[in-house]
Amino acid sequence: MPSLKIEKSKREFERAKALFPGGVNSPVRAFRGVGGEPLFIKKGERARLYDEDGNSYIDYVLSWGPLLAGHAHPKILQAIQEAAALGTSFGAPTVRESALAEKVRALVPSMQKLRFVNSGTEATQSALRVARGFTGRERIVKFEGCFHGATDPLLVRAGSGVETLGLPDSPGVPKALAALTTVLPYNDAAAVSDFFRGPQGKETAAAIVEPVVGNMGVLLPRPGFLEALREETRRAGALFICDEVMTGFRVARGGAQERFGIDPDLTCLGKVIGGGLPVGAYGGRADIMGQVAPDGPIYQAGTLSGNPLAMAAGIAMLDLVAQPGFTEGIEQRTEELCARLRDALKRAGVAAQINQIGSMWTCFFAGEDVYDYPTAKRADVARFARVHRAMLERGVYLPPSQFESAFLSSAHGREEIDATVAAFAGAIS
Ligand code: KE4
Repeated sequence: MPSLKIEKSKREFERAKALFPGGVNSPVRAFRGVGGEPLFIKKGERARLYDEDGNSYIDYVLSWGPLLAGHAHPKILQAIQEAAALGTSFGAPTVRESALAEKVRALVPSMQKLRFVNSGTEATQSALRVARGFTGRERIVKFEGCFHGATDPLLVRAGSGVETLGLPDSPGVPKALAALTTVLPYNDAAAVSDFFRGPQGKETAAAIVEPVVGNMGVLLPRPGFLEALREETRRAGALFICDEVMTGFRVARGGAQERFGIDPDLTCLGKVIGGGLPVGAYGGRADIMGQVAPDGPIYQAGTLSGNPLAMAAGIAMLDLVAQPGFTEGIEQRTEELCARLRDALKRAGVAAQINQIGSMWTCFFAGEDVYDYPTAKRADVARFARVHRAMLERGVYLPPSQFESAFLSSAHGREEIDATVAAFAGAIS
């Protein structure tokens, strides 16, 4: 970016490339989706990031979702500092784990019993194993374009034609395992009914879905889709797993399941629940979770699960979420931002769709409604990359991929919205 002074980031990226694949510890951070090189971040404060060269940006990535209260929220930092003074990990039960679990259950009542893990991936892979163990069935269903973390059974893409047999979406995923995953089109209620009423429905342990998709960019569930999924899985004796790692506490205080009134058998959480520290969780019906070791035979474990610092951060985070008006305020600000961005696009005569719900949004450079994998894939990613670069030069840090959700936090105020709208008008011109 000619107008950005990023010498230190460039030097640090050369250093990192000798240490990590692609110079990063998670692929999407490498900016491959938009070109250019990643910025090395020195600190975050409220709604802003500061890179190693002293540039500052209004942050819409927010660590890919966790930072619902913005960077370095005083209450979260204080909670972590107090917990750290008492030790960092015990590998034994602590009061904080129960305290956080009770707060999760108050917000997501379908999680009658739960288990903390250290990432969203751990949560989804554990939920799948529990579903297979509980039902005694092996097939699982996922939806095209949905991402549930880097776990083998879910790194699967739509297979050939009608049998929708899954094919590995990454080398290293055994074909035999991928073949046990069926991939259906997202937002296609008829495909859900056809599958679950067909011969494989009764062999299916569970269907897992991002109730609102964040990993194709934001896609909203069409009326009837989630309801069909709930109904057809129940009829077929399969479990319905809601992956709310991204939507949890963001699409609504109680997640997408509260907003859309769905009643999943199992839910996966991550991101926000840890307030920026590594926490994931899976849970749901007590009769299902009662099959998890040591109560039951289905094994799942983790050295740092429920560790005190992450629990302390999560407690502080969910106390903020529980405050009346907290999530509603962020959602209103997100709606205002997206309305003003749509005005700018209309004034500039640029064909684009902005999908928004709760504090998640994505601008697709597409001339049609974007509601599933094929329509998302038709978006103009080259134009997204140019706008991403132009926004960066204007001090706004959007997710470096057309197929990721942008987020707001409680720290995004009038000043940040006004500055973002002004930068966007310049960037799309
Ligand atoms: P983690 O293992 O990254 O904590 O969570 C996996 C996961 C599970 N389910 C959903 C719906 C998710 O969005 C994710 C992770 N999201 C990605 C970005 N869309 C995390 C960013 C990254 O991969 O670096």
